[in-house]
Amino acid sequence: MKRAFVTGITGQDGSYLAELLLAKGYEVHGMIRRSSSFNTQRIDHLYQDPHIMGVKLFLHYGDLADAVRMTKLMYELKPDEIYHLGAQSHVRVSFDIPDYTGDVTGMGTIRLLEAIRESGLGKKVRFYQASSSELYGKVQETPQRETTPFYPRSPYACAKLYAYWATVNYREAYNMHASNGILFNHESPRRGPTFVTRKITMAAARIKLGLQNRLFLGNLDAKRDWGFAGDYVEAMWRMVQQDQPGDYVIATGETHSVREFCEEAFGLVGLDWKDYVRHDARYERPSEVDLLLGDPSKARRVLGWKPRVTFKELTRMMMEADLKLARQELAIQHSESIEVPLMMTPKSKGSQKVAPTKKSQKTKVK
Ligand code: NAP
Ligand code: F7E
Repeated sequence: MKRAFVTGITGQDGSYLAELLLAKGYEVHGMIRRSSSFNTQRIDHLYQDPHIMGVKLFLHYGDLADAVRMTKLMYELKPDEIYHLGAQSHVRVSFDIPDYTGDVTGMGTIRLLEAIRESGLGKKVRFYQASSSELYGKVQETPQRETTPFYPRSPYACAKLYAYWATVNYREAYNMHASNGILFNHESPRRGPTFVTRKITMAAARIKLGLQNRLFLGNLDAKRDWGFAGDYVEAMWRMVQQDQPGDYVIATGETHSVREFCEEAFGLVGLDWKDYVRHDARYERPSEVDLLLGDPSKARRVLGWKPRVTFKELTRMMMEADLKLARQELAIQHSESIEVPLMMTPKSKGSQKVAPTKKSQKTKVK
């Protein structure tokens, strides 16, 4: 049985990749950050009590800022394949926290690569680096392919540039099986709510159900090559299975503006986006990436990979999921307005007396 180690397993891609690897019979070990609130929602459906026989998914505390912990994990787990997806992945936020982004997204990669070498796995393990179309930034040619020069436009992209070249360097210097997937934007119902597609589908659904009345966005002219995350994790796995490591563009070969995404998403619920979307400069970036369009022909030729979900199908999938969530939110609001008496006898032994509320002796159920 193959053993995989995944950083960023609690993220959008990590959750789809964990599903894929478990379905292929892998034993999967994910590194998670300690958090004061739950951060495993995306993988809760995969997680089983480790005391049960035959469990295949294991979670370990760790952090990309902690080289010692990652080295220890490498010694202990000795994985066959490593999928490095962990990062501070928000481009706009990287302008606010450039130092942290450089440390985690850039240096975090070198820490992990060194942990692999330090633990003697360098020659054996296969390593995947989550590189990004943000590397192309101020694009030097369209469509962008593996040979297109990079021109990063954000602290995030600069950090990813470092991680990209570190991966190439460890491949060349130490003969590691290390590959870069240069992935263009990929989305899903599990996309973080502050990325533009999810922000739009969540808002359109909530506006439709009367839970919200406005959506504030930044630059509507930006164009992105949007695919489905479930398709893209398949490409990651295929890269790692190749005899030779390499770098691959993963994209759909289609581009759409943020405005078009709004039109499509709001249109699916019978609304005109122009009635609800307002501009807020806070969501603009100091330097923007105007246009991304990938040429995935190398991936098609060498990996036999192609995207399955179209732009329209992706938008529909996200809208349907967010409508379901909005309906649940509405149902909770309704149930909160129903008053139910608290089942407690004030005078019973050992119980505390309940102070009566101003309205009545009833209390709300949350
Ligand atoms: P995501 O949803 O933001 O997930 C990021 C993951 O990294 C989360 O599991 C997060 O943990 C973890 N993480 C953040 N800081 C960490 C730290 N200091 N130590 C350990 N783990 C940390 O990102 P995604 O969309 O799944 O993307 C996966 C990777 O692909 C990222 O590296 C991203 O930069 C890259 N990428 C994404 C796209 C895209 O369109 N989605 C395109 C190209 C490249 P918490 O859950 O605890 O926050
Ligand atoms: O922005 C514009 C914004 O934040 C897309 C990450 O996964 O993909 C992602 O980075 C576009 C930009 O994604 C809002 O200016 C307008 O032009 O959804 P996004 P991103 O920056 O492309 C790449 C490939 C990664 O590697 C990253 O990790 O939409 N936009 N108004 C907005 N964006 C956001 N977030 N919020 C707005 O209100």
